[in-house]
Amino acid sequence: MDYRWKEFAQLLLAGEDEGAFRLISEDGRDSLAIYMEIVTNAMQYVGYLWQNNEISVADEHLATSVCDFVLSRYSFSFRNQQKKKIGKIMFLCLEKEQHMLGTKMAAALCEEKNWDVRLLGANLPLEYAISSAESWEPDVIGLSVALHYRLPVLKRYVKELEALEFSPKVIIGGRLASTYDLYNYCSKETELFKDLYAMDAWLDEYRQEVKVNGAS
Ligand code: B12
Repeated sequence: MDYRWKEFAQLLLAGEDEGAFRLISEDGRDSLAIYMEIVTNAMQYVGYLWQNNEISVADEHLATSVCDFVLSRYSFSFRNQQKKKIGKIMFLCLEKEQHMLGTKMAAALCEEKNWDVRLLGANLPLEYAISSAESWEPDVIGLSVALHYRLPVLKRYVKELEALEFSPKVIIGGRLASTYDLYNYCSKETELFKDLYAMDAWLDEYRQEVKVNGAS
């Protein structure tokens, strides 16, 4: 069971979307475990192979696009159809940040947990993040950072998004949130999550608070 991620990575690298989809959909664990124990480990392994020149850039791109497709197919069946949502949450990657598979999983998990979700994807300049947030007014805005040289702009995203009139909660995840201390790039209000388990626990607390306050 523990090496399923390696098998999954090999299927991604072989372009076997059907086999990769079958592997995760027949695994039996919940989606949070699938995202963390299989998909994340597999993509990190792909990165390791690429860094060590054991696979080419083209192999890595193929694995990424198959993973993207398989995630869409897998998460589709978990979409929550309830009308009354817990809240609105929007995810985006900072400008010039292409690593978006993490936000895709975070967004899928929120959909499954009955949030109204907008996934704005990779490379979103701050001005567009602001105008989108102003028109939709999400309760929570999730930012993703993977590259350390994108850190200087993170501070600006947090500051300007938290200053919006409707006071959205800003949460941060991504590879750097698990490997660096991002405290200096945030305010006291910002939530930092080192992985999806941490976000999942926070979502449960948030849901409890919404229930207690009678907003849902
Ligand atoms: C796939 C990939 C790419 C793809 C991304 C395509 C896509 N659609 O996502 C492409 C080919 C575009 C790419 C490009 C580059 N990449 Co790249 N890439 C990777 C790789 C192999 C996998 C990334 C991934 O999907 N990981 C799996 C996901 C699931 O993990 P994650 O992003 O950390 O997300 C998890 C959590 O952090 C969380 N999460 C993520 N976001 C959020 C947000 C919130 C709010 C929350 C709560 C949680 C959360 O959810 C996930 C669940 O576990 C990594 C290797 C690695 N170790 O990750 C390298 C890696 C990240 N890339 C790297 C590099 C260097 C680059 C390039 C600079 C290469 C180049 N010279 O061009 C460019 C930069 C492009 C750019 N400007 O962004 C380095 C970064 C090193 C560093 N020190 O910064 C890595 C680590 C590879 C390596 N070992 O060297 N890359």
